[in-house]
Amino acid sequence: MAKTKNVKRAAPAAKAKGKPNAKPAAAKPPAAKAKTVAPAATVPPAPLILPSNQGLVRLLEDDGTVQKGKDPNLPEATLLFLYEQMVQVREFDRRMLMLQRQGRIGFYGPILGQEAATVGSVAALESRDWIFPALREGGAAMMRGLSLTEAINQLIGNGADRCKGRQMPCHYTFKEGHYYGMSSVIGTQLSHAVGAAMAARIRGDDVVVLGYLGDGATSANDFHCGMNFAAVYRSPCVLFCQNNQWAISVPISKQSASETLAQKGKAYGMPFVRVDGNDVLAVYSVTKAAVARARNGDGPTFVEAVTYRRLGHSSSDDPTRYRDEAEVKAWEKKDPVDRFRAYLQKRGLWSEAKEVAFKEQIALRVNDAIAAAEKNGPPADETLVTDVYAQVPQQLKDQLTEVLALEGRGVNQGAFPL
Ligand SMILES: Cc1ncc(C[n+]2csc(CCOP(=O)(O)OP(=O)(O)O)c2C)c(N)n1
Ligand SMILES: [Mg+2]
Repeated sequence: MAKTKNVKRAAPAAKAKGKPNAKPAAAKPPAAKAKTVAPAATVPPAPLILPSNQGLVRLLEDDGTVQKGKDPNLPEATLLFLYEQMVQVREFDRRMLMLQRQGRIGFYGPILGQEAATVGSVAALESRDWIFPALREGGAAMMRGLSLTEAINQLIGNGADRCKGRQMPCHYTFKEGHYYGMSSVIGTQLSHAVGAAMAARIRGDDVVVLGYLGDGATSANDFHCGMNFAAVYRSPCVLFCQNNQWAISVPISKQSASETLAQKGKAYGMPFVRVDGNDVLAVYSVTKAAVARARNGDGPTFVEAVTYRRLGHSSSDDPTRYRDEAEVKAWEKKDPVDRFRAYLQKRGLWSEAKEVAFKEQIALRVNDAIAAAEKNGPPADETLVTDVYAQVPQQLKDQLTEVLALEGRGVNQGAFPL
């Protein structure tokens, strides 16, 4: 990460007053030359940080028409990038769930219905910025360049998996893409995200951190810690809550008595905004403005993206046991991909023919990635005991030998001593 003189130092706590309706200041030019992943996009005029109880920020109607005077007029390349990423996330998700059902991977946390919230927010970052995900932001790692094959290696937990098969599926890690590995422990990534952003500022790095959480995580201790530290120390981060209405079987009505989740930002003294999470243009614009504030030294923003988890919490869950299908059907009508495709078609940027060709291309890409990943064998036996101690202690070596003997095997290819 490059050093810069442009970054403001920590403001004393007494000055850290978040004004919910303060207009975000324009971003300073970055000192470090960014390698952007998404095509460069102009920052729209940023009127979008609003107090949440004045409403939901929404630019696209359900039929894809844009509200009068509200089109952020993003460049064509950015619009197509957003759409193509959403379609890729959806197809990848569909196929991975199928692999899980066929017993080819052990677990999967589906994203269906939440594609706009992830893709729109990640696209608003520069590539030098960091992402601290929760369960449903795996698409962000792939947007940052994690190959589909590598992602599937992780889901299988095979020998080519960066985590050496030690993590649950969906816990991708991708340091080069500034994507931090998620923690299963709900909410812990918020303290990490806020702390990493504070560290970046102390080092003088011109970096913003985007930390994700679900609605359920707003009840976790780390949420309160993270929000408080972020606001008091004006950490250059954006905390982005995907309110998908459910935390496994707990509905939002049982999660919080607050009118909105966004307004929790007010209690901590930080600007907050409630955005339609199924409207990729709104998500992108809101996050872009929040990132600009953070980069400018104006502190964190709390974003609540209102969306819906259309499938189970994970491949181990059966949502029909606790929720009404009519609710799911109602949210299907607000589908983020259909809505954005309708917008692109109205603007003449997309067509049926392009849709067919693109979907075919993505399907092939996912097929090839599955085939490549499934060629990899399991992790080496020694990985059961490596990477904890600098020198593997004798008792662990003995245990490994014993375990393998129980399976009627010797230590993998006679690789001991390690
Ligand atoms: C500290 C902690 N408590 C409970 C759990 C069990 N758990 C796993 S996911 C989950 C619900 C998370 O809901 P939410 O934050 O809304 O995210 P979503 O799954 O909807 O994306 C719970 C309670 C956990 N992993 N960690
Ligand atoms: Mg949730």
